[in-house]
Amino acid sequence: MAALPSDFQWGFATASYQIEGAVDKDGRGPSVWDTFCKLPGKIAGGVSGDVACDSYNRTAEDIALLKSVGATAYRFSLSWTRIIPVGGRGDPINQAGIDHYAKFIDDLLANGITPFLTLSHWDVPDGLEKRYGGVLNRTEFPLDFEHFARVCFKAFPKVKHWVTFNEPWCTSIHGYWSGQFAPGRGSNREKNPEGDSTTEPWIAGHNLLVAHGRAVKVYREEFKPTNGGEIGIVLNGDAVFPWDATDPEDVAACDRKIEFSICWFGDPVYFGEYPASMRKQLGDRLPTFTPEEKALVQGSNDFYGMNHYCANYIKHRTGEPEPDDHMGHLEALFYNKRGDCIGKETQSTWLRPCAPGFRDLLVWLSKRYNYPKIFVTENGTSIKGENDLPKEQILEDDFRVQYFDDYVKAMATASALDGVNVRGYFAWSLLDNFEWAEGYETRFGVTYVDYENGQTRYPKKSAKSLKPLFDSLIRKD
Ligand code: PNW
Repeated sequence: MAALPSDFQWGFATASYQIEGAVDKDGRGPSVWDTFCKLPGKIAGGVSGDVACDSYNRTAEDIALLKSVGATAYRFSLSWTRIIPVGGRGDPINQAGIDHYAKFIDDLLANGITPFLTLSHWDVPDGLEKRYGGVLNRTEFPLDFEHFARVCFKAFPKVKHWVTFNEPWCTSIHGYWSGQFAPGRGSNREKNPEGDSTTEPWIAGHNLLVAHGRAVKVYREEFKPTNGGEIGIVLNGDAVFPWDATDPEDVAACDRKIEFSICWFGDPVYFGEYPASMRKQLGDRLPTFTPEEKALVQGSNDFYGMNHYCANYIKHRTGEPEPDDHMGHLEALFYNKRGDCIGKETQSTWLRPCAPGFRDLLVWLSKRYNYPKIFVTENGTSIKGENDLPKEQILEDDFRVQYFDDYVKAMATASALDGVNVRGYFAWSLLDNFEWAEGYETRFGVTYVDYENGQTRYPKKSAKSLKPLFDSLIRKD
């Protein structure tokens, strides 16, 4: 079934802090992740992104790898602190950082690979965290991000596909609720005395939205008329199935789960308001958009960037929600009432593959936001126990091959039969890399990186599986 449009782009995704290493090279300043990794007990194995895949020093190798597996596009992110080491609009700009990325973009294009560029994939400048609390500052943070974005739009005019932020849900919830991600605030699981998990995630999310809106306004007014490209935000969210399909409360909780994860950001971007379910549960703890903020945020997506990995069964809760509940007063489970399992275990506790959910969620989002153009900006899986296997077996990653086959076909079906306007797909990830709080123990790459032996790259079976798959699905007309 040739089900995808002939101009469909596909490739792989990465993020700066997860792959670059070279954290002190050419004038780079620290991000909140450099600082966070130094806190005891935060990262499995006590590791950091100091070396990672050493991609900063191996750009030619990474491009050759992309080319060898047939990718037509590459999604990567900028290290804000390579470009503005302290981070703010009054701080010095580092030409060496700009030159590095400009050359990388030129080299990608020379090899026929289209860059999709994320401005910020979680590595917010530590200088701004220390100066005014970073993302939590409602006036300063959006203005500093706007400035950073303008510097980048000007410096990289050949880039035609821009992402402002990657997964503001993760920044807000894991940075300010669970404390599992930088800057490690939130009073929940970690019993961290810092922060307030009943308010700060909602403030962080709000400020990220306004910062996104500011960058989009700058792009549209000052650059888009000549550059001709497009810009959007990337949102993550899992698919949902009711725990008891005959219980209307579980069915309603399914929608609420998506509203508290995806529509928290999607509704302001498309409608200018937070979802009613969130306002109802959170009241004044959820900030209100000022008229100026609303004007910045509403209508600010040229495309919808979708990160998607897995699914859950959803069971409603009874009684009153906990003050720090962030999910919409429900449970997300791996088993339903009948005892069916949503999908096989992986190395990531939160990730169980269930490809039919992908089609459902593509349709759900398309209906809610009136069939926007969608780029699937991340999709992929870890494999249970992969890191403990010898290299030869890691390279035979049939589980990942099957995952991509199932998910890409589910997406193609949504495109062919459901009218979903999906125009690109990026597998997560090109390389095994620094998997945040899980360090290097969890591998998401289609390429094995031998961290013990000079970061040598070995493509796994999955790296070569995507080209034939897309060749069979993209229309030739
Ligand atoms: C994405 N969760 O994050 C990120 O964009 C990547 O940087 C990351 O490496 C990849 O997924 C794999 O984890 C997520 O706990 C991290 O639900 C955690 C969750 C979701 C997405």
